[in-house]
Amino acid sequence: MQNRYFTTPIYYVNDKPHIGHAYTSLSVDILKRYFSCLGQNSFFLTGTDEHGQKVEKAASDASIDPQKFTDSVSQNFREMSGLLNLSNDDFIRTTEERHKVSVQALWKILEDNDDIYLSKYSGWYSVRDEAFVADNEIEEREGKKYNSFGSELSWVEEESYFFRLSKWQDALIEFYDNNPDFIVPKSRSNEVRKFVESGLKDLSVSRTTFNWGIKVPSNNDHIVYVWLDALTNYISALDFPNTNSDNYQKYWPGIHVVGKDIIRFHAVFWPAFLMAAKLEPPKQIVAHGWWTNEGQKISKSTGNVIDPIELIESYGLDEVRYFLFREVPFGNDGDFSREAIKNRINGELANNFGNLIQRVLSFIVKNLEHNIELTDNNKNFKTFLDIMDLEETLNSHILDYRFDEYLKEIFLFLNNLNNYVDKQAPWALKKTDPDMMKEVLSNICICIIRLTQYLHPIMPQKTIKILELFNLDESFKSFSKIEEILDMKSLKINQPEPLFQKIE
Ligand code: ME8
Repeated sequence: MQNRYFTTPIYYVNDKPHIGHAYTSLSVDILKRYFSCLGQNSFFLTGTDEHGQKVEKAASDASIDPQKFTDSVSQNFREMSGLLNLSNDDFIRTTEERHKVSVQALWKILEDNDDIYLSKYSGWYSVRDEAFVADNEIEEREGKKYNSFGSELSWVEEESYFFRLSKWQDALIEFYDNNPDFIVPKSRSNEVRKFVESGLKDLSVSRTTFNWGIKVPSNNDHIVYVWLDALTNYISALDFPNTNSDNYQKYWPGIHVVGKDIIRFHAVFWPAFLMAAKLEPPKQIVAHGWWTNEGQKISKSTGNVIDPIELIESYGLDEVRYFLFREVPFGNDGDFSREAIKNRINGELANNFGNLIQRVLSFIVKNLEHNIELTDNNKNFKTFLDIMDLEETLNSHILDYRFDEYLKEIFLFLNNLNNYVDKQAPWALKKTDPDMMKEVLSNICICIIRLTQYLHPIMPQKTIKILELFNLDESFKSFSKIEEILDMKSLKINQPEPLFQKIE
């Protein structure tokens, strides 16, 4: 069986988690849960990036020792994982010993392979992005220098080890050619390729002017550049340097889900480091778009950071999950607006999905003493057969990270089912044709259960509640369990409560 490995970026601990971090983590949670519903195994890693100049500065601004500072902020990210109901298998911190060992081992391999040499760096650096910036990428405003993300640059001049990135230019192009799906979406792939083709310069991979990092094993005056340190987390968590370990063997190479801001680090530097170390490059880099808040860039200085805790308290976790992945195609930028989330919750979750369940199950409770007989006709009911067939389409949407299309397909069927209820009018059939009424209700229930299974990866809590309304326990979230349900003679229905609160 195929084992998949999905990662989120490890987040900087200079700040509190916000909606952008939640978005990436939730996307990987959806993937993990989806494959689990299919009965397939995957490993989900997230964590925190705790070294570097930016974190050291944040700690010093707060007058706290960097280790204490990172302990406390990393905890916020761990708590966010709980709050978002993430199904991660591991949470890695770059200040852990297992990671330090792994980074130093990778460094030694690169040095032994003559891919690292000592020289001097002088140039511009963005502390916010922890990135060296080439001259042709610098923008100048009012006498200050910025990179293309608008981060202010500072001048750095120090002895530094360099990684021979230029040596890997052709190998990278060949790798992209041989793996056309390495970078998704395609538009990002072209952008990365252009960057590599324009000529790669060797990359500075150590710093000497501050201390907060992992020491270069052969020269303790240097600390490892925070991106070489951070990227290595993806294999530290699989027990690197022990490449014979179960986890490494089972899960590497992995799929890295990231925001478009850090694609270059993942699609250029990281595969080059791995190739130089004679390790397999990652399987895929999936870059999603950027969220703005009511049309504005989200930033601490504008004060418009969206706090996931506040959002979940206002709208509910599964409602937020639904909104984020229905509203915007994964690779595109998206705007968060209160009006948009309200419309999705009221129109699609409350009026369409919630209302269907509420009216059908209440009717069964009231008129059939909580009991619905499952007729054999389900197996021939056209809509049900179409919904069963949907599995293949949905699978292709997930494999291509089209979460919005995945949800669209399901909600089309929910709409159809609402129309079917209106047309068949079980409340009228009750008097004229009770057998037909039972058949109609049985058809609807079985369709709701199937669609609920499909929706589980996106809305794990609500869907478990829905299964419980049918007296089906959590194990029935597995797609293959539908066969078992079809073999049941009847289902006992519990009195439903409205599932989604309308937003005024
Ligand atoms: O870059 N919209 O960490 P980071 C969408 N430590 N996604 C957003 C977002 C927004 N407005 N803001 C943040 C780092 N993100 C490094 C990563 S990995 C080896 C090291 C998400 O805390 C998105 O996934 O700045 C982005 O790539 C990530 O947070 C950046 O997190």
